[in-house]
Amino acid sequence: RGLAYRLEDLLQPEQVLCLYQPIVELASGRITGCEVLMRLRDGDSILFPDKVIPLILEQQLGWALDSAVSRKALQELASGLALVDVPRPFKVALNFFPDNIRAERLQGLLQPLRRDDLAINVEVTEYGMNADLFTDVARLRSEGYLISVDDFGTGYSNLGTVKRLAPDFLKIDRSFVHDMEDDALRASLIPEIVAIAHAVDAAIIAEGVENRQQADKLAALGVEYAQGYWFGKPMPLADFLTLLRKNG
Ligand code: G
Ligand code: G
Ligand code: NA
Repeated sequence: RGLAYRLEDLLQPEQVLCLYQPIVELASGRITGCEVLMRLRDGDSILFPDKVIPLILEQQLGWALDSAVSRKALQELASGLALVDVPRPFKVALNFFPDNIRAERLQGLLQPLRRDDLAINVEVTEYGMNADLFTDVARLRSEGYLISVDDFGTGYSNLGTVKRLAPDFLKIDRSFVHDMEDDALRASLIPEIVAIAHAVDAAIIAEGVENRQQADKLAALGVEYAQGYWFGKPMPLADFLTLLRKNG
């Protein structure tokens, strides 16, 4: 049977894989959190988001995916993090499709999985911004969830929308970091993004940091956190725990 017909089976908990990518505080070098990125196990092969997400959305399985990933990640981390010395609460960033950023359904899913040593960080993309989103985000924040705006700089958000969302973090899209060396225009936008973030009391997470020069430059520009291959690729829990032990 084709992939489209097997998708629902692939969203069963045994088939859903959660990878963890470290998020590092640049000033201290400490891993203060992670982003959860999903893969699906399909027999002997591993399916990546770019391949399965379009099919998942076509079949309206977006909630089935997001809830399976969140549940699995938070359960795995609950037992794993007890074994390592990390800054607490450890910030766990979860991706959700825009339609799933509804306060009530997210609370229903996440409330039973919350723990004192974890802070759940909900990643919102600029593409998902609409009037309802502001209400839902405000409710989630008042319930103690952290909010990040993902892929910042690539979509439609501006100072006004970001101010209304009042996120805890803005994530600078990796295209800005990548072009920092040889694209003067995009490089010049990083200080502007930093200024926007600080104007609304958000911290910045730079994505796609692949070398020390980028990390140093971003830190000098006032960027507080970074994520990227330089610090660690998305990895299975066991590898992530090993990395946390070394970082501690
Ligand atoms: O890990 P990778 O770079 O292939 O992920 C690509 C994109 O897939 C991520 O940027 C993220 O937006 C999306 N993605 C990964 N995991 C999830 C998930 O659990 N839920 C949703 N909605 N999107 C995800
Ligand atoms: O924002 P989003 O959730 O789309 O970002 C996560 C994606 O970015 C994942 O698919 C991950 O594999 C990818 N990624 C993470 N770090 C790096 C990096 O340093 N360089 C590149 N090119 N991709 C990265
Ligand atoms: Na993301």
